[in-house]
Amino acid sequence: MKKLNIDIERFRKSAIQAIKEIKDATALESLRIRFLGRQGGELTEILRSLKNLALEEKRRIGPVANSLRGEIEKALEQKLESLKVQSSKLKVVVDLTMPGKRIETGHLHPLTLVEKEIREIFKAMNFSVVEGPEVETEYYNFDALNVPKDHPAREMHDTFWLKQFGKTRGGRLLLRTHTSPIQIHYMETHQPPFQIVGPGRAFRYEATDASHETNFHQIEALMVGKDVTLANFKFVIQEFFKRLFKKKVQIRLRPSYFPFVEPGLEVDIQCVKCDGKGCNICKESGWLEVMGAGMVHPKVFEAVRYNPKEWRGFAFGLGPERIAMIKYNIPDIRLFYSGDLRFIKQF
Ligand code: YSA
Repeated sequence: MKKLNIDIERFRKSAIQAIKEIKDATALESLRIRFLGRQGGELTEILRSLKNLALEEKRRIGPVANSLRGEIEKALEQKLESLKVQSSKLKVVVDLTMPGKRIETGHLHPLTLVEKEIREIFKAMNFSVVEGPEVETEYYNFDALNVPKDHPAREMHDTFWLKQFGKTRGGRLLLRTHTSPIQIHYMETHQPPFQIVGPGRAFRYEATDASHETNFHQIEALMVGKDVTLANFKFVIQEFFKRLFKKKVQIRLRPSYFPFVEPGLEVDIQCVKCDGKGCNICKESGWLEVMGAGMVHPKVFEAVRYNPKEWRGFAFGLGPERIAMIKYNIPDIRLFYSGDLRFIKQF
């Protein structure tokens, strides 16, 4: 006959301690199963093994083990009661009428918001939205846009040239200095009539100030058809500004020069803050310069194999940073890229 090879007193102490340390009813139930479970409960197994003990041993251990069962059951019951009391007290301190804690969530950047709004306006006016690559060849950024190799107009754009590994068909690689190459990509692969807008990033190696960044955005627009005229252009941008600023906006066209258009224009809008009276936004002039534009140059049509005698088009490029600055009264373009949450959180 065997002896029990377990220290009942030590078992008792550790079981009572384990019950004391329990913090919730689920864990308490697991502990009950661990000690008293019908199948494999630790104390149940001890009690089952009593029958194999020598008579003397059975007489000594039997009553101790049985009373331990009662003791553990009682400790479990008391613990359950005290957990119930604790949780009912807890309910008293939870005030469901207290205002909740606001969870901080991110939101769209002001530039993204403005760009989205501009896209939506043009989409509603039946323009398609297209994109183009940010890394361009010299051909798409300059040559196809009628900027001759040695023309000083190339210097209007201070270019980030990229280190070249091997030759490309379109000459040297660069970060596009404007979104106008989107026009060429689109016309090479589509036939008129159409109207598109092409939003995207542009890059210029130039000193930054309150209205210039090295990395900024532009939105290109191009409409080509059999009898597109400057009158169509004027209507489209007047309608665009009316929808954007939610009021009729006066526009002014000034002659300008871009090699890819003839005639070339600079577009000003009457200051939407002071209605032309003069303020800090328009630098007291009453007008704000917002885009470059013009009628597509015949040489550009030739580059994409359109017949310039058959097709006519207008194009323009505007800076969404400038539009956002006007719309939200932002004094410095560098704020958009500063990562300053005090600025970003205002939108
Ligand atoms: C002109 C005629 C067309 O038929 C089509 C497009 C154009 C626009 C031309 N591609 C262009 O880039 N003209 S631009 O140099 O005068 O820039 C257009 C707009 O981009 C500016 O009015 C300004 O809002 C923005 N821009 C230019 N350089 C910038 C800048 N914004 C921030 N930082 C800079 N460094």
